[in-house]
This record gives sequence, C-alpha cells and structure tokens, in this order.
Amino acid sequence: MMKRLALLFAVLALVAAACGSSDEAAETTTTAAGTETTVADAGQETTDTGESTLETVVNRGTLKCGISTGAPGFSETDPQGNSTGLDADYCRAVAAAVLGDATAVEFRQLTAAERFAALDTGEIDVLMRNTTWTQSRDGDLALDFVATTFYDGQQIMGNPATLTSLKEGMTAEEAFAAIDGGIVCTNAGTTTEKNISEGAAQSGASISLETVENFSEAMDKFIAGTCDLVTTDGSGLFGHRSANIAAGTEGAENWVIFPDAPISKEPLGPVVRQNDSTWMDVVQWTVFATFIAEENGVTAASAEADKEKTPEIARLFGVADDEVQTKMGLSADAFFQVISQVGNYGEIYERNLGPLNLKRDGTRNMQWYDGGLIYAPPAR
Ligand SMILES: N[C@@H](CCC(=O)N[C@@H](CS)C(=O)NCC(=O)O)C(=O)O
Repeated sequence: MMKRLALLFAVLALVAAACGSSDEAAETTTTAAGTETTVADAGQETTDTGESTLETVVNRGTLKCGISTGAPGFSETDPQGNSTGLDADYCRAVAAAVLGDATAVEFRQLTAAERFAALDTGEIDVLMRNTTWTQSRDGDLALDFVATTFYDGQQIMGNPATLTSLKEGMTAEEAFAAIDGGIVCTNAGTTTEKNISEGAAQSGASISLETVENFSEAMDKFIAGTCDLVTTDGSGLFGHRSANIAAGTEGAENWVIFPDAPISKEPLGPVVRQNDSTWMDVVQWTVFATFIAEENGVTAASAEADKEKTPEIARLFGVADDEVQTKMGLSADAFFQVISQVGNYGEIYERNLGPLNLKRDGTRNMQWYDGGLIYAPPAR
C-alpha cells in the first residue's frame, strides 16, 4: 500500500511540474454553479483548493461515494449494514483503482434532490446513484457524466385489483389512457416526474402527480392505496416488486409493470464535477476496464492467471511496457485491482441484478458484440 501511494505521489508531482513548466498562462474561470476553477494547460484542471479530486482521494485514503437511500440492485444496505448493489460496486471499483483497496469507501446515502449539491460542494468525490445522463444536468449544472453502466427506461406500476384495465404488454398510448384520473407517485428531483407529466400532457391524460423525498415512501403509499400508481426507472419497479413478493406483501405478484416499451431513455452512470478531467479519466477508465475485462473473458477469479491473456489485458493490468495507468496518475496494476477485487461488468451485473430477475439477455446492457450498447474504447 505504501509503495502504491509513493508511486502515486511521484506521478502526481510529475503532472504538477509539467503544468508549471508551461509557457501558457493558466486561466481562471467561474463555472455555472459559481465554483472557481483554475484551468491549466494540457487539460489538467484543478479546483480552487489547488487539488484535483484524484489527489484529494489519495491524500485522504478513502473515497467518498454518493449512493441512493435504497434502490434494489443498485444501492441498498444489507442486514450486516454493508452497502450492496451495482452502484455500490462501482464505488468499490474506483477505490480499488485509486487506492488498491475496494473496501476504502465511505458511502453517503443521498436522496435524488440532494445528490447534485453533494457533488458540487465536495461532500462526495463521485456520484453513483442511478442517475440519468440528460442535457440539462450536463450543460446546466457544473457536472460531467462519465459513462453509462445501465441502460434503463421509465415505466409505471399499478395494481390490477384496483385498476382493472391494467395489463402487461400495453402500448404507451393504452398506458396513458389506463392511468387517466389516477394519483401517480414518485420521488422528487428526478427525470421521472418530468417524463410522466410531459407524457400525460402529450397524450391528453389527466393525472395527479404526488412527489415524495425517497422512493420507498412512494411504495408505502402505493401499498397503502393512497397512490394508485408508482413510476420510476423500470429497474426500480422490478426491484421493488421482487422485494415485495419476497417479503410476502399481499398481491405483489400481480402488480403490473407497463408499458412494455419504456416511456423514456434513462442512461444511468457515474457523475463527477466539471473541470476535473484527470479524475474524470480515472472514473471513466475504471468503468471501461470492467467492460474490457468481460470482452476478453477475464473474471475476478481468473485475473491473476489471465494477466497476459491478450495484449490488451496485459496493458490494462499493467504487466506490459506500454501500459497507460501510470500516465493517468494511477499505479500500473490499478485495473488489475479493480477486476480481481470487484469483477468484470458481467459479474457485477449478475451479482446485483441477477437476483432481481433483471434479465440482461436481449437488452441494451449486453456487450456491443452481442447486440447491446456496452462498449469501451480500446485499452492502448
Ligand atoms: N434515474 C432517475 C431516477 C433516479 C431515482 O431517484 N430512482 C429511485 C427509484 S429506484 C431511487 O433511486 N430511489 C432511492 C431513493 O429515493 O433514494 C434520475 O436520475 O432522476
């Protein structure tokens, strides 16, 4: 661990020296959120504390990672108090890449409405909270979206015992006709509330939208019958339905999730502060490393034996001379640590979403060579 930190400091010192030796003057800009940033040459940008988030995390020795207050399969707390889920595992993957230790994570639970301010103020280093990449979040807030780790889409869930016209396989048009006059509940600060209002207005349906702080409150109201319908990302609805079936909630096995074709695109993935490109690279290539390992058939269990399985893996795992991790301010074996400690994309997916029956087969979350959208640029 000490050797790894010493190497990281040496690389960061080189990066800082390289910036300082430039003839080009650094220019200071003010971001949309009013945070002052110093924009130096060669894309090395730092916050007004003078530290990039990479340095902050290395100096602190832990990663502060923002997750949800409870989204099945993405971030939840198990009976032992551990954070589990695909998002929680991507927090661990970044900690493994930067600190060589997947357990060096301080999880911060955030509601949808709290999440962007927590990132902006530095309360967290990275946001992994089933967050949809949208133009306004990207362009209007001082944030950058890193990659898509799950392609989702918004759906609606209802109880056919009370709304008898609901059935699986409805078109969007039939769905909006079926929810006309209903009370629809979701959590505030989400794309969800905007999509459902827009969709209802477009199709001429009249709904009463009720927003709550945490999605679990919307579920409680739905079960109590004070909300006729709940709506969020499809993964969330499948997750909550599975959890309620498992918990024996009366009638949960009959709840209908519709329409079949979601009413929106919800590409979910990590978010970082804007103008922090060194950190952005680190988080982005951590995600890509999990995609590339799967593409090359390398798993957590096989990582040690497979270090030189292909030239690309040899570079990615830091055993080839032309490895790039040290140029990114990481140790050469950073992504070997990610795969051996956390696993490849398919393993992360199956571990967290498999138990909820969120099938990957035939969806956009397949690798590109299997007809999906999971695609990483080459590691070279
Ligand atoms: N992807 C959407 C919705 C995200 C969202 O808040 N989903 C709910 C339902 S799974 C959730 O995370 N709930 C947990 C919580 O309220 O903390 C967004 O980025 O706005």
